[in-house]
Amino acid sequence: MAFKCGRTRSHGGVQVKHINNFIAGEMVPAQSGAYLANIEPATGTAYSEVADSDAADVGTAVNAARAAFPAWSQTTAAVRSRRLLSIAQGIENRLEEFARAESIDTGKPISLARNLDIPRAIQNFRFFATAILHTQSAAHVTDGAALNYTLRHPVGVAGLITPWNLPLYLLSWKIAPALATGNTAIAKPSELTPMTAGLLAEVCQETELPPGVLNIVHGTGAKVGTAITAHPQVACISFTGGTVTGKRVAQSAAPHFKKVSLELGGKNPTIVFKSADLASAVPGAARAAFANQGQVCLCGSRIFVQASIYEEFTERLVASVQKIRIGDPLDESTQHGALVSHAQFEKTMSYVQLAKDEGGELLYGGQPCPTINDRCQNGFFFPPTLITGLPADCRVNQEEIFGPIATLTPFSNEAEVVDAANGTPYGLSASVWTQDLGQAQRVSAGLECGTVWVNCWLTRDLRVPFGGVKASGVGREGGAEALRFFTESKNVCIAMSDSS
Ligand code: TXE
Repeated sequence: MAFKCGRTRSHGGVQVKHINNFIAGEMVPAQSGAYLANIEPATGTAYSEVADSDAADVGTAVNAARAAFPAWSQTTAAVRSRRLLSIAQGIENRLEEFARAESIDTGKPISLARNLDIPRAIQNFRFFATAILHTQSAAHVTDGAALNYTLRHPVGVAGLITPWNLPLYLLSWKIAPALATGNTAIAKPSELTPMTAGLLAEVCQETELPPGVLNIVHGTGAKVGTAITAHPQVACISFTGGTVTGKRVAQSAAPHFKKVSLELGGKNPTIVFKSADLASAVPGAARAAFANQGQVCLCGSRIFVQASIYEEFTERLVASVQKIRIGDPLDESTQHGALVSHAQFEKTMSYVQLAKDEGGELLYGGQPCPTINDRCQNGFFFPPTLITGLPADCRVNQEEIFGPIATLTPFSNEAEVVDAANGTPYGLSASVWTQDLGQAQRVSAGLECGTVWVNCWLTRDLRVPFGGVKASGVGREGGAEALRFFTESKNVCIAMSDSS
């Protein structure tokens, strides 16, 4: 029997009225019957409603996850692998529907949803579905006295909390390894972008994922998020979101000694040396700054350019950014869509004003976009914005804006730029553009962050560790790091028999 997450009317090709919870294999409303309006960023109007759940719904979901855990944790890796591969195929079979839903829900261009978000979600499921077929475990022989071997067990019920910028991409990045390693899960998508989680629940039903293995509870952080992080039977928390919220998650989980993974904010430097190939560094810096309207934790929002090429680089960057096509997210030619919410639009506007107050000079953008079209006249559109003339230690260069604002700052030498790049509370990622390999290695070694891209940005291999330091988070996701996070190790030591 094919359940639907509440489809009743068409909107931009997506037919949804209520996005309900997915608990014990069923689509169910919040027990309170309450719903939150789900706003389309491109139009500023509500186009669906999402379950406004609370601790009671989380409790029901935890019970479902606990009930499903014994059987699921004892299935073979091959069975779990097949289940996850079925989910990946189910999403791929509906790729266009998922891409359209993601674009409508987030305001991102449909081409970006189709070419990045949804394919990466499919890849996440396929990557971990196959990774668990090739795991290795350690054994140590203690000089003839004993044999030690290490077992890894799933932790139990995993709490997975995700943000609004890459909804299905980040939700699948947590669900896939959690389930692959034999855990059951409660996932909480952002209340701002619940749509593709609702479609994922449908795919889980259609592919007959055993009830309770994955539960999706929608709602606010204050009611649902806190109930998950504080629930005594939720064994671990994997969180991606803002640094402020990350602190609250850690505080809530600490009394229960839960394992916690925190992927938080960033204020990432893009560093362009005089030897850089500007033909790639200019578009690379523009993409790093403004991909997804600047709403990616990895965005390069501080662009440092060696003084001798500063003028040429700045001119070429402005010319490149001017060509970025701002438009209706559902228009195939759009490269820059709407910000996710009115709050994010206001936050971005406020930082432009702050930049002016701090002495900055606007090079491009900085004003709300002219009306895109009739449909989008009330949408949250803000152009890519470039600002120069700011000191490295001002608020605009220290605080995560998470919108389409990037600053340009000249520098003289490696020591100066590495010091400036490291000079914020964050440490998530960086990109370095240079043709000098020694310089690339020296600067990469000196940067305080979890990922350095050299002559590229956002090139991702799912096997590598992913995460940040300082205020950008705790722990790592990806590859073996994720498999380790969602399991506990146990050493078994067997005395060698002394009978000959
Ligand atoms: O994230 P939040 P938001 C940054 C960015 C953005 C800021 C806030 O600067 O402006 O974070 O964005 C749930 N206990 N990033 O508001 O608040 C919430 O419902 C448990 C960077 O979207 O961190 C949502 O599902 N959960 C980030 C999720 O946490 C709580 C991407 C993220 O919400 C909670 C997005 C609580 N007390 C924003 N409060 C990145 N690193 O990619 C909220 N939540």
